[in-house]
Amino acid sequence: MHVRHAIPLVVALLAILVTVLPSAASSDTIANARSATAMYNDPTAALAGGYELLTDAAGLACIAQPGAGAMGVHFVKGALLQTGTLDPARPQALVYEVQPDGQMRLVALEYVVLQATWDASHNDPPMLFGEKFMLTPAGNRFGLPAFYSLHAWVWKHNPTGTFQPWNPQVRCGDVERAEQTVAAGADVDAPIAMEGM
Ligand SMILES: [Cu+2]
Repeated sequence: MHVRHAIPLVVALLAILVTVLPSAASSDTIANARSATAMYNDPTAALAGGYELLTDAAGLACIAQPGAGAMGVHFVKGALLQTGTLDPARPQALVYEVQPDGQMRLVALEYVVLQATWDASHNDPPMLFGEKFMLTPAGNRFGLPAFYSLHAWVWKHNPTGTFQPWNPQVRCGDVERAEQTVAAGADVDAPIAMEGM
């Protein structure tokens, strides 16, 4: 009796697997990038995994562009930048937004490769998720040689587009404000208007 019921169940499961497997075979998907980086929602896991806080030439950690929005705070893994390879599951940078209570929340992934490294062995600029990387020339705020980068806002919605560098709903002002508020022991009123994804 149990066996007779089990056979249709197995057939049904096989049908599901056959449907799911072809799409799962491609690793170049946002879903895979998201599941591969879920552990980094805890920033201490990022530090333990070799990611380090990045500041720009002015010593700023939270990267913003007045009028366009912000990226947030970047943690970069130098070893992954050195490899010059791109893997959706292993982004060169993790981008966090500092919350009003001072906690850091993972919001985006950033894939980075130096232009000289990439161009030495490729004829075309890099692509991931079907998206072209943007080129940042030398003389940039990070003091890096020319580099290609692609942001993927897989952990927080970006209303201007999943792969746009700036998110108008990320703010940097919260860093100081959070510190002051926490120091004063006052209640925090959350200024975040929208929580995506
Ligand atoms: Cu960025």
